[in-house]
Amino acid sequence: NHSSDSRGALIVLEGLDRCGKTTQSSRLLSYLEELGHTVESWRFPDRTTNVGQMISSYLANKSHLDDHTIHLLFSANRWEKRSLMESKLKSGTTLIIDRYSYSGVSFSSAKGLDVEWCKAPEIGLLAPDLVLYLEISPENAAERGGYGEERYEQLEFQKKVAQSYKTLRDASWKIIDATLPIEDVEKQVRDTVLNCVETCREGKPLSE
Ligand code: DGP
Ligand code: NA
Ligand code: NA
Repeated sequence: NHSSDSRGALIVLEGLDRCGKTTQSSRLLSYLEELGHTVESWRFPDRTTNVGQMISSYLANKSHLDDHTIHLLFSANRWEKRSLMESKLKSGTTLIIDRYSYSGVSFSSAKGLDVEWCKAPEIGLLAPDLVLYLEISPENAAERGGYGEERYEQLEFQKKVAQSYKTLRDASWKIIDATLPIEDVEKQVRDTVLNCVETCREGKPLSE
């Protein structure tokens, strides 16, 4: 019986800082809402929790933490939302998530941490049904209005992050050309997402 296993889709947007994820998340949210889907837009890090506030302070360079420690805090921040995520998906809500485990692994391994060690705390989190990777060169991203004050927003570091992301691609990924005009990026995103939402509604199992 398909209908009893019907659920929302877990859609993740990934990419370098300034790739346009936030704009595309909000546009995708409106689009799916207009089509009558139940949908929410989330982001990680979720800076509203206690763990999230520690992360936010670290990113603002107001605190200093060992690389392993901050890695585990980012992961903990995803874990503290896991059960809510599962219940939302099972009740039919589609989630659009701005950054997830792939950010966790690519940003920390770009610092030189062992990639398998970086992946370990992500094991058991819910697997995305679709990862939209908004691809842009680090140089191009850096030109977009300049980086802010946050810790990772530096060209040399973003080049390493881009390399790490490349090694993480899997079958759930769809590479989107994020250098195109906003409307063209939006169209690529829409075309990819509809099929994914439908498959989940028809009962594709949730996995970890
Ligand atoms: P954002 O709020 O999307 O701008 O993300 C804040 C910064 O933190 C951004 O440079 C990406 C980075 N980031 C996001 N998730 C993780 C993670 O799990 N681990 C690490 N090390 N960095 C992350
Ligand atoms: Na950022
Ligand atoms: Na961002």
